[in-house]
Amino acid sequence: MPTLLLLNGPNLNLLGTREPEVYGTETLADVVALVERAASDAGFGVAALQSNHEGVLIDAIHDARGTADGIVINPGGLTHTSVALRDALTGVGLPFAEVHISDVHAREEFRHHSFLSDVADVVVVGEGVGGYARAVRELAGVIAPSSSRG
Ligand code: DHK
Repeated sequence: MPTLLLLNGPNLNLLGTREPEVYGTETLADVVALVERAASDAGFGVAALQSNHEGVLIDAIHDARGTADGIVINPGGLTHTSVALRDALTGVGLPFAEVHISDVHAREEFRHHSFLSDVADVVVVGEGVGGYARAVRELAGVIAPSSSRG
């Protein structure tokens, strides 16, 4: 079965209790379950990893070569700082979707720039955790257009 790698970066393990007015009350486990459902509907399996460490995320991206068909990533704060994460994603060449739960463009100015968006196949911003499901559907359409029809 084709597989999507779901990556969540720093502080996303705190979902559910972290600034609920910004990130909502659903937990990371809820996000993983949501992504698994959306992926299954599109004919994909899911491997999920959350890490607070940039290098762990980079290693997972490297390892995805040969084990995953695409990546759904919410890089957390690394979105706005990490050239290395961008280089890992462009380096492996897998299609990927960038997700942000909050509307980063309506928040502090330092959140307006992403090092990933211009090289991402799909970008979903400010749709709450439901944005992960949309990212899965759109990425599935990029990877295997027929599997997302209907
Ligand atoms: C999550 C984070 O942890 C922040 O650092 C980003 C993003 C926004 C989100 O909305 O999912 O700035």
